[in-house]
This record gives sequence, structure tokens and C-alpha cells, in this order.
Amino acid sequence: MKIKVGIVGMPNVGKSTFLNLMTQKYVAQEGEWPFTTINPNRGIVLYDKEEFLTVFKKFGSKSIKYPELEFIDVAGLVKDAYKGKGLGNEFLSHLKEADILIEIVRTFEKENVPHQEGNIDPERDHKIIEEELLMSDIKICERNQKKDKILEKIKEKILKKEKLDDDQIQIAKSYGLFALKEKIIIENGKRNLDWVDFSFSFKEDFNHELKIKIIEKILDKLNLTFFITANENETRINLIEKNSNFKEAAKIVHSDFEKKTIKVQVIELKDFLRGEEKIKIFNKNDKIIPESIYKFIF
Ligand SMILES: Nc1nc2c(ncn2[C@@H]2O[C@H](COP(=O)(O)OP(=O)(O)O)[C@@H](O)[C@H]2O)c(=O)[nH]1
Ligand SMILES: [Mg+2]
Repeated sequence: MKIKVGIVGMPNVGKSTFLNLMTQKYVAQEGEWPFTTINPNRGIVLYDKEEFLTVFKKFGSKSIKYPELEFIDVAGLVKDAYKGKGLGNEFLSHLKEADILIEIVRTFEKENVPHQEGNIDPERDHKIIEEELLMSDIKICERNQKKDKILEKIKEKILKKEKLDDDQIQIAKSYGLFALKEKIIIENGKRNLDWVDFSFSFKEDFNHELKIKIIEKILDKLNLTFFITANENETRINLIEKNSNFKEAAKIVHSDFEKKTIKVQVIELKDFLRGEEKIKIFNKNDKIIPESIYKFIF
């Protein structure tokens, strides 16, 4: 399971800076020019929580495998991009595959980094981005509604911000419509806006703890948790949907495991880290215990 995270925002708000921070690599050019490129920058972000390393060390594994999230950084959206302004909005198609969006709004002031609209106003920027994402959805509906009649109804509902039915949701998702995607908003700056999920200066305040908190927010929004398998060879951290059972967990580790597994030994990670190895035994049809170390018994 590779989670894909799309980064959106106006030009010069720090989207590429954010990608580089999260990947701990220089994968995207950061620049003062608004329209660096329409090709997306992609980078892998590891969910490398410190506790996982403790498990790896205690088991004496040779390697550790962290969950990977792919972050996709596209060009900045400007007001009326959907009408062709700036680079237009076609580059948004790269985010069709994203499971979740991160919107960056800017409150940092820096003279030699001009803002597209001439001044700093995160509420205005947020409205522009919402409008552009909405209009991109509408365009996709209109482009396809001849062959897929249901898109007409979906378009109406999206415009009125009404809830879609289950079958409409399936179709809307297959077209990658933004209205169906979860979203996290991050403020690049220190005003501590009360309508965002995180506030910090990308240039001054980023650290590993924050990276992990952002990843955990993403997982939470996608209804995901993790379980660990560990032996002398490998410690592996696996992502899984929260409501799964152990059979589904087994299948994630290995396609064979689903059939072979009879019982599962579970130690909760928090107990393991405290040195209390309270082992519990479960059947494969039982609901999983999240954030734990599993041993599948055949
Ligand atoms: N002072 C300051 N400058 C920043 C901050 N974040 C990004 N920048 C600068 O703003 C410019 C635009 O950043 P970039 O990541 O390329 O923005 P993008 O167009 O949204 O991808 C670059 O020169 C960055 O160095 C910040 O928190 N503080
Ligand atoms: Mg950029």
C-alpha cells in the first residue's frame, strides 16, 4: 500500500520547500519565480518513527522497512487557473491518483519572495485554491458527462456541496475528483491560524517530530493504522485499515499467510517499549489490535 499525497497551493508559498523537508532530500527546485515547472516533483517520505527503530534494535534485525508515502508537488495554482491563467490547471491531473491533499497557505513575509496576489492573505489564498479545485472537478465532469451520464448529477451535487450516494462516490473517485479527497491544511508561517491543521515556519521550525505528526495526521484521515512484524532478518512496519481483521493483516505480510495463519500473537508496542511483554493470542477472524507487534502462527 503506497499512500499518495498531493501538495497544492499558490506559487511561492513553500510547496517545494515542504517536499524537500519531508523527503529529507533536495528533490524539488525551490525558487522565487512563480512558475518553475509544470512537471510534478515526486519524492518518497518514510514513516520512520523512532519507536520502530527501538523494535528493530531489540529484535536484532538486519534491516528495517518503513511505510513509504509518495508526495507529489505540482506547480502553483493562481486565481482563474481554470480559465487558463498562469500555467492553467491541466497539471492538476497529476494529482488525480492522490489519496489525500495537503494545501499550503503562506503567512511568512519575505520581500524578495513576491506573493502572486501582491500581499499576504491566507484566507483569500485558501478561497482561491478551493475554487480552483472545484472548477477542475466541474471541468472533468463536463468533459466526460456525455459518455457517463451520472457525472451531470455528480457535478450538480459538488457545486451545491451536497453529499453523493455510494455509487456516485465510486464514479467520482474513479475520475479522481478533488471533492472526494481528504485534505490537510498547513500554514507556512507563525500566525497560528485557527482553521489550519499545522502552523510552523518551514525555514525555521521543521523537525523530525513534526514530520511524524504530519504523517500520522495523514494516516488518521485515511483511517489507517500500522502493525509490525519483526524477526532476526527484518523489522517491517505495515499500514492497514483500522477496521481490518488479522486475516487481512496476514495477507499484507505475504499472500500465503492468509490461508496458513491459525493464531496471531500480539504484543502492544507501548507495552513492548516499556519492557512489559504482555502477549495476547487472537484468532484470524478477530479484529486487529492497532500499533502492535504481530507474530503469525501456522
Ligand atoms: N523566509 C522564509 N522563506 C521561505 C519559507 N518557506 C519557503 N521560503 C522561500 O520561498 C521561496 C518559494 O518557496 P518554494 O518552496 O519554491 O515555493 P513553491 O512555489 O510553493 O514551491 C523560496 O525562495 C523559499 O526559500 C519560510 O518559511 N520562510
Ligand atoms: Mg515549487
